Amino acid sequence: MDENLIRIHPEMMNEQIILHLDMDSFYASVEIRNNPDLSGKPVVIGADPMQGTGRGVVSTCSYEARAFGIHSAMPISQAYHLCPHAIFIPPHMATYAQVSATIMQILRGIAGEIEQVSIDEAYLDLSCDRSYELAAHHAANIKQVIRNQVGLTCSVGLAPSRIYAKMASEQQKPDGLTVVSPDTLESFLKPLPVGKIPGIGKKSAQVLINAGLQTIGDIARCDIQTLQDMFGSHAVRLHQIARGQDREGLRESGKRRSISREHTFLRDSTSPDEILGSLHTMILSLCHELEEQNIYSRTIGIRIRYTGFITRTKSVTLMQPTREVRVIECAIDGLFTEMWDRSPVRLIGVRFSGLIHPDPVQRSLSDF
Ligand code: TTP
Ligand code: MG
Repeated sequence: MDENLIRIHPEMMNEQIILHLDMDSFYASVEIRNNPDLSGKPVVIGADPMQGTGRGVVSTCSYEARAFGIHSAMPISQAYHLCPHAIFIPPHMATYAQVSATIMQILRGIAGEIEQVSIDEAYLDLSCDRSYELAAHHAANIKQVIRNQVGLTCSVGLAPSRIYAKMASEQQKPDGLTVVSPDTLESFLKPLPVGKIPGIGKKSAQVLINAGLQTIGDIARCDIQTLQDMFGSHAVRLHQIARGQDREGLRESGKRRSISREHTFLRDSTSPDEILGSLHTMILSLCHELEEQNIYSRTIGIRIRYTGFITRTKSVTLMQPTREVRVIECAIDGLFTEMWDRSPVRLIGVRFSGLIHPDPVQRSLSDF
């Protein structure tokens, strides 16, 4: 088998790995990047403080300004009183939007599909990395690429669902990388204050605290009826989240996650030539589609359905995304040889996933 190919294992063992990325003090960091004299100083982005009489609010501020108690949405007059010597800068939205677009393009180039949720925040599905160890390596790489190409830091969380990934990314800001694998999920959640659950605002947190539920672990131990009395139909999901059972992945996205072909033989086949011939035809067709849409694939999978509908799947993740027929054929041949038990085959299928949609910003696919 080609040495580009690694880690063969059954698809059934797939564990969802979601990455959440959030830029650190985004607007302020862009201003500081553009004017390094501001580095290390309290910088506040927002309305004109007018010597403490301004009526607008703070958009965001540098971590140095946060040390004075300043935060987003605070009245700018209050920010001024907390730190009169801070540097107050009006927002430059066009610049932030441009930087955001560059970051999102980089992420799309890396992960194929992303779910952008705000100007500085996105989810990626890294399930094709197959292990948290590899995904963590990948995440560190993503942070490095953004630092090198955009000159900004971000905080990243890896976890088995989008909500846990978001909670993880907030854990070590700024410039953090927090990995919460299924094995560590329960111990991660247990001590966190209830307000750390996205969607639990100040009011809901107070309702929980009044009922004696301070931590997520307390919610997990609480009976569902008590939660239903407080939160009605939302109780089930809240309980599930607190117990580490949520597995929600990325939400709706315009880009395809996989492409596949299947072939059912007229008569169940035991002929390797016939089966490999069929695989070859499907690979050619899929590679043509990748070419047409300027996509590369990282994960190549095969599906065999035997007489009696017993179905087996197996896939392989490549070191580098590809659409080269020769490389993919080599992967498929290897998978087929390992999987096929010589029983008659009813249906054969090929699936390309981990699709990468490169873009002009991305310098080299080998970075990832
Ligand atoms: P956030 O990611 O919430 O904040 P941040 O990036 O400034 O800081 P952090 O390191 O904690 O992630 O929001 C992204 C940008 O959105 C932020 O830089 C400015 C803008 N924003 C507002 O304009 N008003 C607000 O109330 C908030 C929360 C953000
Ligand atoms: Mg941010």
